[in-house]
Amino acid sequence: MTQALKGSAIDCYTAATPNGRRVLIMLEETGLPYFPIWIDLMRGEQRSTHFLAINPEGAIPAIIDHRLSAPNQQLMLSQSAAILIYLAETSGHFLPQGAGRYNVLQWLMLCISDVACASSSAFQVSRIKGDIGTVSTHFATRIARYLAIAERQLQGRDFLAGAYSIADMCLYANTLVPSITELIRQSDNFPNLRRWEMRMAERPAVARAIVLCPPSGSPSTIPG
Ligand SMILES: N[C@@H](CCC(=O)N[C@@H](CS)C(=O)NCC(=O)O)C(=O)O
Repeated sequence: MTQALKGSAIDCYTAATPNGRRVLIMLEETGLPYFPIWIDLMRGEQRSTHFLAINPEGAIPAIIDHRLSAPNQQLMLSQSAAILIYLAETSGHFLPQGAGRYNVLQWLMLCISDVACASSSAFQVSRIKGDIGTVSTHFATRIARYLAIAERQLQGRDFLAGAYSIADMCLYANTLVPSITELIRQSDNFPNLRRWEMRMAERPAVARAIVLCPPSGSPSTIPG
């Protein structure tokens, strides 16, 4: 792990969730100096005064980039896709210039607004007590539909936009959700996604980011 003292690098407020993991993958991939600050979502630390001053939405991930020198230029950013784009632009990696850029952004948006949104909704619905049959099927169908789009895109390609990019990091974090992992591995419909998953898992930076995420409920370092 690249680690620097808090205050001299990028503070990354995160947790072991898809949104938290995709940013950690990017930080590990770029080698940018960062300091992970674990937010215990179960204990509600995302709603602490300290954290709400960083992200008023009270959701991880969020970053503070201390590398910007002027005091009033300290950058605070939330929304995992925005953070991925920011880190790609400041590192110069995983988001090309020119026409290829919009191809990556198109796939990034599919992963964040379609796959991630359906996956998160499916999780929230699964926590509702009572009959959730129709709603649950609705989100499961959407997830399978989006994965089928990614599956077709990966035909003859190693990565979603050709070269490895932030779109792959975004989708991979979602495929680590157990129900999605199971769907990809157990269905005959996703051979390209299975091979892509293996390519992703073999990347040292991806492996480091995944190992780094502690189980939920781990001790937190956030003040107040
Ligand atoms: N669209 C946001 C979603 C952020 C989000 O929902 N984060 C969740 C964890 S994956 C969270 O912090 N939830 C805490 C809460 O809602 O109380 C992103 O992409 O970063």
